[in-house]
Amino acid sequence: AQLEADLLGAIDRDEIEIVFQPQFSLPDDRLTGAEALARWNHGELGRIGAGALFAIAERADHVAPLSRHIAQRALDLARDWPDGLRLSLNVTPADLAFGSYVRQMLDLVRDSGFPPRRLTLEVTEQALISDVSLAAQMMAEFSAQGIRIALDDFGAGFCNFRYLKVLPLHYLKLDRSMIEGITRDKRDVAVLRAIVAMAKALDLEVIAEGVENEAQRDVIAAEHCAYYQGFLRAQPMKPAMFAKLIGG
Ligand code: G
Ligand code: G
Ligand code: NA
Ligand code: MN
Repeated sequence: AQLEADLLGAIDRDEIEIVFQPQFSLPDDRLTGAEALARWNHGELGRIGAGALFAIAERADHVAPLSRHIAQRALDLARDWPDGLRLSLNVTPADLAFGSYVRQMLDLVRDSGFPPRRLTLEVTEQALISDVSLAAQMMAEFSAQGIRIALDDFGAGFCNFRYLKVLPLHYLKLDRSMIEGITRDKRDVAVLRAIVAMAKALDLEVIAEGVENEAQRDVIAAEHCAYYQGFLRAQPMKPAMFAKLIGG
C-alpha cells in the first residue's frame, strides 16, 4: 500500500524515467524512430519495471495521471528529433476505460508541438476485450488526427483475428515469442509467413519485436516484415543516448 501512496510523489520527484528503444526498417536497417518505455527508479527498491508500475497505478487508481506524465515527457523529449523519426507510446488497457482519454491525449499532443502524424500508439489486445466498438471509435478519433495505431504483442494472447478487420490499425506488432523460434523451427516461419501475408492483404505493416540476432533479422527481412526492434540493434536507452544516436 505504501507504493500506491507513493506514486504521485514519485511523479513529482521525477522518479519515473523514460527510455527509448530504437526501431529500424527492413531491408535497409534504417533508424525509423523509437518506442518509449517507462520505469520507476524507486529510492529504496531500485528499478520497478513498467508492468509492476502500471499494476501499482491501477491499484492506486492513478493510471490517468501516470499515463499523462509519461506521454508528456516522451513527447517533450521527441519534439527535437529529426523529421521522419516516429515516436511510439504504449497505451495501457485502463487508459481506454478512462472517458476523456482521447481528448486528453490529443490536447497533450497539440500542446507538445510534436506532429501527430509522427506518433504511434501501441495498444494490446487485452485493452480491447472489454469494449471493442468503443476502442475502435477511440482509435478512429486518433487516426483522424494522423496518429497511427499498432496492435501490440500480437501472438502473445488469443489473437482475435476479427480485431484486425474491425479496428482502424496501421501496424501489427509481433510479440517476441513469435520471433524467438524462427531460426530453429520451420513451423515458426510458416506462422510468420501466413501472418505477414494476411497483414499485407489488410494493408497493415508488420513490426517484429525481440529480434536478438542476425539470423532472426535475416528471416524477418526475407519474410518481408517492414520494421523491427530488439537487442540485436539496441536496448532501451536513456534519452541523452538516443539523442547522440540520431546525431544530436
Ligand atoms: O520495459 P519493460 O520490460 O518494463 O516493459 C514491460 C511491459 O510494459 C511491456 O509490455 C511494455 O509495452 C509496457 N510498457 C512499457 N512502458 C510503458 C508505458 O509507458 N506505458 C504503458 N502503458 N506500458 C508500458
Ligand atoms: O510489450 P512490449 O513490447 O512493449 O515490451 C517491451 C519490452 O521488451 C521492454 O522491456 C524491452 O526491454 C524488451 N525487449 C526489447 N527488445 C528485446 C529483445 O530483443 N529481447 C528481449 N528478450 N526483450 C526485449
Ligand atoms: Na509496446
Ligand atoms: Mn510489445
